Amino acid sequence: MPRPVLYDYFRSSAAYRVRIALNLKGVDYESRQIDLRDDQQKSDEYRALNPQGLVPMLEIDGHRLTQSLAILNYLDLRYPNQPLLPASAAERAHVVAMAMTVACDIHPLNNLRVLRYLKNELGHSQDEVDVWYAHWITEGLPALEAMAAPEAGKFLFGDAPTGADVCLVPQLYNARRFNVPLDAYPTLLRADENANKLDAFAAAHPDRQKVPA
Ligand SMILES: N[C@@H](CCC(=O)N[C@@H](CS)C(=O)NCC(=O)O)C(=O)O
Repeated sequence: MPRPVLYDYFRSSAAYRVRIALNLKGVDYESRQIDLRDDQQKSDEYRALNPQGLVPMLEIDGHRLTQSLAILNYLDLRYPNQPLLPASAAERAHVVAMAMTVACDIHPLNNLRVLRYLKNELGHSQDEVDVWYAHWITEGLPALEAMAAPEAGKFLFGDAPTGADVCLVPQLYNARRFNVPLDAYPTLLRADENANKLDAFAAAHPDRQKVPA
């Protein structure tokens, strides 16, 4: 089988999730940068592969997979080592709920096309866009903190990383870029710190990726 190809962008939170998961699973892959600053994700060539015009997309085992959570699910079934979800139904639902709090409820409101639309089409200033960004973070993260705290250990659930941490770490990286205070979330910060000590997370960090010229 050819080496998997990740259509990636170094600062994309959703692509960062997939990089972490590939690393946790020990899958060697090629990263192909789609430069979001230049709108390469909207090119006819890329949309022919991924009609949504978003990263990430993963070519693997003859499949073309999109949507980071779907890709995480594929990788977890395909490579059962280092499981991203606990075995029991209730624990699994809890971890998926935490992952979805980030991936479905926080991140979509703050991604590039939404922020650009607020600024370019609706005419909001950069300060207003920053307020929008911080609002959805400060609405989402307290809920995640409260959800995680009772069953967290070193990570959001117990003492091993799960899909919830895979979603958390890129979101906190993103929040820091926008200077959103994070001190009120000790459980999230602990999981983030422990995750970033692991090679799989550290190697997926945006600072360790190729930056498109
Ligand atoms: N729900 C999608 C979200 C993908 C997404 O929003 N990707 C962003 C980067 S993090 C993107 O490609 N943005 C391009 C744009 O906004 O034009 C997933 O989880 O894969």
